[in-house]
Amino acid sequence: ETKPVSVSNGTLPKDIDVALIMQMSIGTFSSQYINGVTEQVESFGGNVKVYNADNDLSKMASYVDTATTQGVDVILIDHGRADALKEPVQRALDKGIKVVAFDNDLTNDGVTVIDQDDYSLAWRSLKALAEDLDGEGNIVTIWVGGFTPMERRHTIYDAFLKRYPGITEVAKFGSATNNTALDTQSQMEAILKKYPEGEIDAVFAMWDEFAKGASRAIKQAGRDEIAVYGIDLSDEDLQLMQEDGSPWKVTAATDPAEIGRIQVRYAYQKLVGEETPSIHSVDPYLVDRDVLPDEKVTMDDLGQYVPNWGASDAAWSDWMKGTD
Ligand code: SR1
Repeated sequence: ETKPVSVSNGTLPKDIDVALIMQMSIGTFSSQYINGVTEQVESFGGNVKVYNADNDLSKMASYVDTATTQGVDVILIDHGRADALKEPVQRALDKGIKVVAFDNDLTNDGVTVIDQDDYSLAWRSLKALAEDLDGEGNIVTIWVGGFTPMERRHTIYDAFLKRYPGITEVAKFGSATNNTALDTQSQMEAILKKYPEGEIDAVFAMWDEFAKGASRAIKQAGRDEIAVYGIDLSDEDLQLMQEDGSPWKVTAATDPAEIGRIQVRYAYQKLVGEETPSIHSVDPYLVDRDVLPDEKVTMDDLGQYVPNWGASDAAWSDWMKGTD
């Protein structure tokens, strides 16, 4: 049963209806992110309805209008691009709906946009790769354009190639499909046939779905000279990194569930009239397989092995902690 919450700056007037509008919902990052959103909204007594636009930006824009017409209290946006969303988002804001976005380039006044500091994510993983190769080697890069986080990661990738002229990209591919990990695995198998032993030293995979596919292909081909450097982390990814002989050595990541929880907390701060920033970059961490124990770990245990990993103190108000 939901109770209205009285807080110092206002009152949550009723059960809060939250629309979570996602450009796509692919893989374990998305599912753990949805869990974080749902868990945090339910802890405040609200309801979440998830809309998955299946990678169709005009469908995503019309979901924003649908949620606005239905009069939800909060719209949370995951991915998408400003060119498709800024007008429907403005219509929502004009109706008084609170909007918090993740992983896009929206700049409408009143919207808080969260990201994972993609420059830092990419640099941490790439720096580990460069140091492990001692600045020299051939790499395969897996990337897809058109998504704000991917474009930002690629900005750093371009800088990386300039910084380490001894590292050469021999192949680059990637696409976001309903079976991204499986499709990546097939494409990586073809690359491994084209570049026999000794011609590839490492793979840089800018999404965990890419890292999963590449790691499975490399392991099945017995190409244990190739290491994978990734971005993102989930329970499934941790299991894969911890498998015997896993090529997936390093990943740079935030906790996707915590991203979802932060996004919700900002929305609730807006609902009660608290001040919120326009942007918030969540700090990522580097996770090297070598710091993990022999026994299996989950995202919840990771703080024991990766200093500072875990729940963030971002966007907490005293009333949320029950200390108001
Ligand atoms: C296609 S975009 C995929 C990325 O979105 C989130 O930012 C995750 O980090 C994932 O890598």
